[in-house]
Amino acid sequence: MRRSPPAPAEPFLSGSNSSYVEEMYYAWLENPKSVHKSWDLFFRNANIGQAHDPHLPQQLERKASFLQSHGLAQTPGKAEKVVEDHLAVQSLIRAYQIRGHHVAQLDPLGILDADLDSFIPSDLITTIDKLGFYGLHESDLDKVFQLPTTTFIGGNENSLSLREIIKRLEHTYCQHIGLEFMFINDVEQCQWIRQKFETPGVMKFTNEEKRTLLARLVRSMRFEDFLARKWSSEKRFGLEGCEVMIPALKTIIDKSSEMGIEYVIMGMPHRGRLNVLANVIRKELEQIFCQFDPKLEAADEGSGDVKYHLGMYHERINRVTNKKITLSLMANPSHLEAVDPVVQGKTKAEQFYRGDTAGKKVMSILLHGDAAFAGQGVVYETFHLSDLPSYTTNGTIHVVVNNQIGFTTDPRMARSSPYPTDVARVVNAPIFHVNADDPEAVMYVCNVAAEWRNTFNKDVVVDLVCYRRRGHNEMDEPMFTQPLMYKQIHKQVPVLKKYADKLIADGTVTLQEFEEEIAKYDRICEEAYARSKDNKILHIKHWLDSPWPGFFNVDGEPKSMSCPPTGISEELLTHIGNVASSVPVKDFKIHSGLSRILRARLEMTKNRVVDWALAEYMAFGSVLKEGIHVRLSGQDVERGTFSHRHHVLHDQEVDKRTCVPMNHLWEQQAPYTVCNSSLSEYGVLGFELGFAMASPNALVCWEAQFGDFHNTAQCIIDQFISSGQAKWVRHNGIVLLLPHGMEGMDMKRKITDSVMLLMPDIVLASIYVLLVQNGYNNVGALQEITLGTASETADGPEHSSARPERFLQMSNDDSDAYPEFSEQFEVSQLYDCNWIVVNCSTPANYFHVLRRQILLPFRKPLIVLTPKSLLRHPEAKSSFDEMVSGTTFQRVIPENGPAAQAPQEVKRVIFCTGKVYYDLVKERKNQDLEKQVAITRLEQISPFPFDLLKEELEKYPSADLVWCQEEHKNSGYYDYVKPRFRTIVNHTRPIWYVGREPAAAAATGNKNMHLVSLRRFLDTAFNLEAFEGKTF
Ligand SMILES: Cc1ncc(C[n+]2csc(CCOP(=O)(O)OP(=O)(O)O)c2C)c(N)n1
Ligand SMILES: [Mg+2]
Repeated sequence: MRRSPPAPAEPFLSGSNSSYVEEMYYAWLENPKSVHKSWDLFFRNANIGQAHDPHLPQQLERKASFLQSHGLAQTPGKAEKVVEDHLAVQSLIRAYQIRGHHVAQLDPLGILDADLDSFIPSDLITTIDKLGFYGLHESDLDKVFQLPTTTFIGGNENSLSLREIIKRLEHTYCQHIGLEFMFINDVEQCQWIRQKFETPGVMKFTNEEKRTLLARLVRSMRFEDFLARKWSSEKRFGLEGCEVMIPALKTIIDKSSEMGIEYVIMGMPHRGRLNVLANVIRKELEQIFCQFDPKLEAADEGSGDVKYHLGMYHERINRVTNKKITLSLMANPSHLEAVDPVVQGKTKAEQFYRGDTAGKKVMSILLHGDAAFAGQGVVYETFHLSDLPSYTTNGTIHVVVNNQIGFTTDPRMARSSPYPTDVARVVNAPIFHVNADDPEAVMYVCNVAAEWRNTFNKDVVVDLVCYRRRGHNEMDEPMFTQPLMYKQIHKQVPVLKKYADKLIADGTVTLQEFEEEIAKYDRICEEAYARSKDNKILHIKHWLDSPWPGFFNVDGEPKSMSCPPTGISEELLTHIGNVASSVPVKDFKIHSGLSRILRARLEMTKNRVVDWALAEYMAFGSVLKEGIHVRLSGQDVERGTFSHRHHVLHDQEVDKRTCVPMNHLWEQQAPYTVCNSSLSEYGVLGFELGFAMASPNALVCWEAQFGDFHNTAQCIIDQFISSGQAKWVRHNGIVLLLPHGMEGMDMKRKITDSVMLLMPDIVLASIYVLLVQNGYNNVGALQEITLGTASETADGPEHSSARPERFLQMSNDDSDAYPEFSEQFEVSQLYDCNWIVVNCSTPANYFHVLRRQILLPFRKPLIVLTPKSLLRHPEAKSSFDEMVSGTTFQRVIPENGPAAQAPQEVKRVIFCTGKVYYDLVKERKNQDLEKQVAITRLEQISPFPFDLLKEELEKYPSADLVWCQEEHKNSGYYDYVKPRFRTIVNHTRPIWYVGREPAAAAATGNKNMHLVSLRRFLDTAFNLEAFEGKTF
C-alpha cells in the first residue's frame, strides 16, 4: 500500500489546514505567482482526471469536489500527488509537534528514556525509510513544499525542501528540548509556543548572557563542592547532577522581573534547597554554614527545624534588571509537595492585598522532585485550584528536578504515566522537558516559561531531566540499588566542565577567566565560613518567610498581653442584622424560601436575638468594619452545608447574578470573600493556611463540609497548623470550622432542602404534626424542618465526629503542671499554646471567639467544633445582651440555675462541652434534679481554663465530679480533660466518665442504637448513686 491513512484521532485536515486548499486556490485565481509553484502547477493542470483513491481522506475528497465545482473536474495524477504530498508534509510537521518529544535527547546520561518508553513513534522520520509512512520517498527530499500556517520553521520563508523541513523539525523537537503542548485546546496558545521554539535561530545568546550563565553554574556547583569538602558526612541533599537548576531559577526570576514582577514566592523540597537559599534568595552564606555546627544554640522558643526546611524572605535589587525584587522561600515540612497549596495561598493573598488581580506583580514558583510530583495527590489538588476565581494565582511556574529516581525507586516502579509531569496536562499547562546538561537550552526554556506565564497567566512546567550524582543524601550508597545508572553517572562529566569547555573552545571566555571565577566564589565561601564560626546562636526569626511588619514590637514580641473587649454596640448589631436580612441590590429576585429565612433573621434582629448564622454574620460584619479582611473558604460555604448561612444570594431570573450583602454593610469596610472551593481538603486547607500567612490583619476561615473530612488534610494540620510556630516561629491565625456532633438522625435526609423550600408553611405545619404523632421528638430536627431549611445533615459513622481528641492530643499545654494564675493568665495561656480548641454552646460565644481571634495581639490557629442541629435549635439562641459592649468570650459557662444558688446542696457537677449540654439540661428538668445537679460548660477546651474550673470545683466541695460527653469514651474530650481536672484537685477527687462506651467507629449508623446509647448515658448522668462505692 502506498500510503497509510493518518490515525483517525488526528484531524490533520481540520481547522486552518482544511481551508488551506481553498486559500491557495483563491490566491492563485487572483495571482498565479502568489502561490508556490507546486500549487500553480496543480491548479493549472487540474482538468485532467485521476481514478478515485479509496484512501483519500474525506476532507480531501471535499477539496476535490470543490475543485470540480470550480470547473476543475479532471485532476491530474501528478497534481494529485502534489496535493497528497503537501498534506503528508503537513501531517509530518504535526507529528513532530505532537510526538517529537518522545525521541528528544532528554537524558543527560544517554541511557534512559524520559518517557519510560523506548518506542519510537512510527510517524517521525528517524530513518529515511520512514518517509514511506507518508507516501513520500527519498527522491522527495529535495522537493519544495509550501508550509502551513501552523508552523514557524520557515522563518521568513513560506516553503522549504522536505529535507530542510525534517531537519528543522528535528532541531526544534528532537534535540535537548521536548515539548508537550499539542493537547492544549487553544490555537493561539499552541501557535505562541510553536513560534517560540520553531522560529529558526531563536536560541541565540549573547556572549554576556553566556558568561552570566557560566558564572551562575560556577556558583551552583562550587557551593555544593564547598559543603562537601567542609562537611563530608552531613546531609544536605545536594544538587549535583542538576546544578543547572540555579541558573534556571535565576533566569525565570530575571525575566519575570523584567516583565514587572516584584515579588516571587517559592516552594521547594529538600534537593538543592541550601543552594537556592545561597544563590537565588541570597541568604548570607555564614548563616547557612553556621547551621552545620552541632554546637549552635537556638535563641528562639520552639523546637526549630532542620536547615533544609527553613524558609526565607529577602528584598533586594535584581542585578540583571536593576529593579527591586522580593523573594520568599516558604518553610516546609519533610512531607513532599505539602507546601504547594500553601505557597499558592500566600501568593493569592499577596496579590489580593496589592490589588494585583491579574498577577502582574506577584507570582509563585514551585519546585518538585520527579517522584513526588507524580506520586503526591496534593499536586493534582493544587493544579485544580489554578483557574478558580478565588484561588487562582494567575499562573505558576513549576520546575521539576527530574533526576529519574526517587530515593531508591526507579521511575518505572514509581509512576504509571510516561512523564512525571503528566498531571499538569489536566489544566492544559504546557510542559517543557529539557536536558539539564544543556544549560543554554534550559535558559531558553525558562525564558519562554516566564513569558508564557506573563502572556497567558496560566501554569507551565519546566522538566529538568537530570541525574543525581550521589545517593539520596550524601550518606547513601546508590550502587546498592541502581548499579548501572551509577556506573554511568561516575563517568559523567559535570555540566560545568562541559559548558566551560564549550565556551572556552568558542572563545566566549578564556580558561583564565573561568578559573578566576571559580577562585572568586571559593574565596567568598571561605570568608563566609570563617565568619560563620562567630555565630554561636541560631535565630530562627531570621529565617521567617512571611514577616508581618509592625504587628509585633521590635523584638518580635506581642505589643501587649491583653485582649481588647469583644462585645460591640447594640447599634452595630442591629445594623448588621438588618443588612443580613435584606437584599441590598435593586431588582434582585431571591428564592421565596430564602425570603422566609431573611424574614426570620429580621424578626430575630427586632427581638434582639441571634441564632448561629446570625452570630457569625455579626462577627464577620463587625471585623470588616474595623478594616479586617474576612475570607471564608471551603466546600459549599456560600450557602452553608446545612443551608443556614446564605452569604451569597442568587437572582432567580438572571444567570450568575449574585449579591453578597456582607459587602454592603458600610461604605468604608474591608472586603469579604466567601468562596465555594473545589472538592479538596488537603489542597484548600493548605491554600487558606498560606493565605493567612500573608497578613495578620485578616480573618481567614476554612470550613470542612463535615468535621471528619479534615483528615484528608491531616498533613496540613499536623505539619503546619499544629507545629508551624514551634518549627518556624511563624504565627498563623487560621480558623478551622469543623461541623461536629452525633445527631443520630436519618430522617432529615429524606426531607431535603429543595423539597422543603417549595412547601408552603401550612404543609410544613402538617409535617410537624405528623412527625410528633410518630414519636419523632427531636426538637432541633423539628425546628429545622419547620423553618423549611432541612438539609443533608445525615449522620452516621462518617459525619459525626470532627475528632476533637486528635486536636486535643496535639495541644501543647501540660496536663500535669499546675499553672500560676496571674492577671494575664487567659491571654498568656493563649500565647503559649500551639492552637486553641473551642466548642461553643451558644451563638454569642461563637461570635466572641471569632472576634477575639482577630483582636488578640498575636495569632494562633483556632479550631472550632461547630454544631449541626444546634444551628436551628430553639434553645441555642443568644440575646444581644450577651454580645453588646462589655461582654466577652466565656471560656467556661458556669451553672447559673438553682444549683448555683445553693452550691453546698449540689450532689453532682456535670462538666460538658457543646451540644450535649442541651440534652443534659432537658433530662435534668425531666428528672427534677435542678437543685441537685449543676451543669457547667467548657467552651474553650484547650488551652484548658484551669483558673475558671478551679473556681467551679471549689464552689461545689461535696459534689461528685462528672465529665459527660456524647462521644465514645476513646474519642471526644475525656482523655484530655481528665488529667487536667485531676491536676486542679490535686488528685484528691475523681472525675467520673459518663458517655458512650469506647468504639472503633465514630458513631453508629443505626438510629435506634444511637437513641439507646443516649438514653443509657443520660440515665447514668443523673443517677446520683451511679458511682457510689467505686474507687478511682
Ligand atoms: C509525603 C512524603 N513521603 C515520603 C517521603 C520520604 N522521601 C523523602 S525524599 C523521597 C524521594 C523523593 O524523590 P523525588 O521526588 O524524585 O526527589 P529527589 O530526592 O529525587 O530529588 C522520599 C520518598 C517524604 N519526604 N514525603
Ligand atoms: Mg527524583
